[in-house]
Amino acid sequence: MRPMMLALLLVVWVVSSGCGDDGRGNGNLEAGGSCGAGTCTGCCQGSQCQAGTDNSACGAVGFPCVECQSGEVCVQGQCLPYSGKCNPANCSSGCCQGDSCLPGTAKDACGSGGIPCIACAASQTCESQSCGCGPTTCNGCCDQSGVCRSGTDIAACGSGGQACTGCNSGESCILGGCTSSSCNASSCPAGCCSGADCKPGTDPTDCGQGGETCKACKSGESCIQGVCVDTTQCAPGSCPGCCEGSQCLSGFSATACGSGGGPCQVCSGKQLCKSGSCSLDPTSMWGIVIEDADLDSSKSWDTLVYTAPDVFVKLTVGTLSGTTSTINDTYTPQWDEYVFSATASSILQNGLTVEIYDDDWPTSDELIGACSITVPETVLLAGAGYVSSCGSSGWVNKLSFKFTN
Ligand SMILES: [Ca+2]
Ligand SMILES: [Ca+2]
Repeated sequence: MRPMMLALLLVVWVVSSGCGDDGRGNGNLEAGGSCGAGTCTGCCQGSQCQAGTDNSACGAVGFPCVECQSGEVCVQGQCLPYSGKCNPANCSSGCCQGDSCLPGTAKDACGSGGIPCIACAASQTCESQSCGCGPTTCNGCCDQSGVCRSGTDIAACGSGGQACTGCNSGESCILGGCTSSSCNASSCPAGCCSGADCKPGTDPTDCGQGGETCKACKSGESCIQGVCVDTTQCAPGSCPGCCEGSQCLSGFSATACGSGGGPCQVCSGKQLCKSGSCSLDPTSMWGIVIEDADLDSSKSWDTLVYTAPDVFVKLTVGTLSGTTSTINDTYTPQWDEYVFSATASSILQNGLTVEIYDDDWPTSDELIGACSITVPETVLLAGAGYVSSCGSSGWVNKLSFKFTN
């Protein structure tokens, strides 16, 4: 069918709205009844439900179909402006925001195939470059409209971005699953019970913990760690989070970390706030500096005029390795030299392996001492440490190192 003919037919069709199925079956045709939000996921052309994806009939969730203007294209039921500089030919892997080709994976700029980017609704997420709901970003469950729900209701129960299910009569929704067991302290340890349902217990309308009955906080109160709190009053005992002056905060933020109504702490750049206390961020990077060494001076290392060694240190942490420069003719070398950076988790797990050598180039270097140094979190956070022996040789009296941010 030629486009002209189709357009003409469409006009006739709109004018004669109310007629039945003409057999063209374009989109989610509903049998009988009027077209509307409850019956049509596309757009309504009179009483006909259309897919809502055509430029000539664009729309969604039962709204009347609209015709997109010149320079617009119908994307997921919306007429969106279209730039000539970004298009499906040169932006096939993402979406177009004006002239720019964006990855199309952001909630506020979602799309693929060079279509105009769309901003997903507040309740939706950008899943595989399409606004909807899914495991990547929805912790609750996805309802039929692609909306992410908390997943804690018997009417919409689920978790992990899976489809919501309605529980049977008599069942409870516990931790995102329909179950015949009731909501109590053992089935809902981290939240609160609202009738049969286990809620997270962090919302002022359903606040609670340990499987107790959810309560609604009073006006002006916040729900902090399952407790209704007047956040303008803060004291140990009354605030489960931490006190910033007279204000009670949740205590879960790196800029205000704490628990039990103690003062809020600001965690350092290398720390995270975990369960109300600052702890080392395992992914933080730390520079390792070899500072100096003190070697036993009774041993002669070289045979010429100078008998003191020419000292360098080889440092290994996990799979990383590096060496300092060589300091010639000394039993007390001072490097103060950055060697490389490693993550906190690697340093804590592997420790520092050091090998101290006398440089005898062009012949083989002589090992003065080698050892593995365990680095506890306290030493890493303190930023410096030393060992008073290294290896069984007895030639090393001290080796100092430090950590830089
Ligand atoms: Ca030597
Ligand atoms: Ca030497």
